[in-house]
Amino acid sequence: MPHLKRVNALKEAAFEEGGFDGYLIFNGINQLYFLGFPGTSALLVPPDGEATLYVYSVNYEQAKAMGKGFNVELVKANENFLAKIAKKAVDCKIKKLAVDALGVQTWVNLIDELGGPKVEVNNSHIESLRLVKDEVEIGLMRRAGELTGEGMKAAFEVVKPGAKEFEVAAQIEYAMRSRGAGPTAFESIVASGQCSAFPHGGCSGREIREGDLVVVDIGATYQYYCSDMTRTFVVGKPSSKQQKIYDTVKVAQQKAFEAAKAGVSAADLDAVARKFITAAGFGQYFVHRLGHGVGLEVHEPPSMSSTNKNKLVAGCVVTDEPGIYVPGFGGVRIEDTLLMGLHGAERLTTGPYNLKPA
Ligand SMILES: [Mn+2]
Repeated sequence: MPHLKRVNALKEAAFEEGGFDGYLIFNGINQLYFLGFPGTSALLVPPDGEATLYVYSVNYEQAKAMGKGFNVELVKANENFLAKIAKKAVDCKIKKLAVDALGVQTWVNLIDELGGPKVEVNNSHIESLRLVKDEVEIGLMRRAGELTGEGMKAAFEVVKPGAKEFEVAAQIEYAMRSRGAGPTAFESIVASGQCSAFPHGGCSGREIREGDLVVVDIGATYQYYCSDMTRTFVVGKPSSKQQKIYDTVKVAQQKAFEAAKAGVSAADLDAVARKFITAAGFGQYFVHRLGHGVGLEVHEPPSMSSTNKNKLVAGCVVTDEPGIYVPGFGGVRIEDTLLMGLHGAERLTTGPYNLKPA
């Protein structure tokens, strides 16, 4: 289902405030944001009238069926795609065209075809729109979060001595997909033993053993929207060092959650978690930023890093995922996806934080 409100919001931002009078969107995820279905090749937003979407014959019937409110143009295999767009841009009397992203050679060719209009690379208006999730997006992300929670429930059941990492991943992914999730938002991480100390520890055929730390980092998608969640388990009785690291990460994650609200900067939130972990003596082992934005992409703005001083706005969705990774020993990460509100944040991923599986 296309999102004409989002197209209108783009026109308001880019045309009325940004000085453009046309917007050409090539990035596939940006197209998905406006259209709600994949498979289109370009989207041209003119100053007046319907936006045009360009689609090859393989996806033409789907685009006609689903692209209500858009002018759907078939691009034939032997046709010059850029020339077709350029002609339309000129016909619409566009004088200053924004293009979101393009390879260098295609850019040169486009400029050649266009002739007159001034062209600028610009993605900031779409980025700002995508940063603040509307009600439809929040609904989908809520569902993606619930489905991810179902996957984590499965992890609680299947993480045990003798289980292989990829068997755990398979059970998690089955639990999510069998309840209506799309493909995973990223490759599931089930990293046990020493591999848990690698933040992107992957998922291998290693058998989980008694006493292992096991980092489980997973994300379902729901209608193209992503979610991101991590829990860490100890199989068997945790050692005092494992328990201490776990408790430190847990409190740091909770502190950042409690400080999270619109108007606080990403850097401030990163500092809340980092200060606590540093005071506990593990600062050197927290080797990544606090988190990242989530939406149609699992990693998108805003970056939740110490260098991002921008204030978070209500309606943005970010992760809160501090970690401690001790090489040769193991690692702990705890992550939830948060929806930022005016007075606080809401967890879109929920589920127990037990260190020990069921
Ligand atoms: Mn993450």
